[in-house]
Amino acid sequence: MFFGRVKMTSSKDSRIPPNQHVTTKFPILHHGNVPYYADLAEWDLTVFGLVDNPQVFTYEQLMKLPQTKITTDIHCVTGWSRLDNMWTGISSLELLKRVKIKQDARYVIFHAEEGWTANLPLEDFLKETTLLAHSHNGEPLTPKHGFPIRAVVAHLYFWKSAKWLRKIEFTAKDQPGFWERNGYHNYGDPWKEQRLSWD
Ligand SMILES: Nc1nc2c(c(=O)[nH]1)N[C@H]1C(S)=C(S)[C@@H](COP(=O)(O)O)O[C@H]1N2
Ligand SMILES: [Mo]
Repeated sequence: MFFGRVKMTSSKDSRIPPNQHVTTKFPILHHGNVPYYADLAEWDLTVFGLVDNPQVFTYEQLMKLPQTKITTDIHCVTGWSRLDNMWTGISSLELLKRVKIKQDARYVIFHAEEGWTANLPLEDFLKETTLLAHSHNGEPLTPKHGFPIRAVVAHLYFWKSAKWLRKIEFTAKDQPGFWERNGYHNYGDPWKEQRLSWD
């Protein structure tokens, strides 16, 4: 005899975090303006803070690093999920080899254009699925989706995936980012529905 509550799940449902719905569109969501670069020479990526070798990468230099392809589902805190996104870019582990993170680093702060930031624990940055992506489904990112480079942190709500990335900072202390200071959860695990700071 079985008295438990039975929840029917298909294999597709088990990919969808609670209270998310799947969309095949690619919604655009951000605070502030979409940056425009007349020339990619106007863009670079600074990696600094608690690292042995702080570095400024040009777009060309990043493109010459070994490239990684990952396919991930993305989950926006506003309720939409988009399945099977193929991202191409430089894995966080590849970057790590070049800058050498110091022992006391615990957090990573993404700095985007216009001073927008997002924070995450170092171990989440160092997941194999965390990427500095330049392409989505084989096409370069469009300006609205983060051209030239965005972070992709697939296992957390999509607001951690900073578009228009300009700096990556390694710190000992946490520094809540833009949405984290404005009521969103500091960590943002979609499977635990960590949407707002009190969740
Ligand atoms: N620089 C920057 N990156 C950002 C944001 C932002 O406001 N500024 N918003 C985040 C949020 S809330 C989401 S859901 C995703 C949306 O990415 P998309 O517009 O490519 O779908 O970008 C994230 N990255
Ligand atoms: Mo979002």
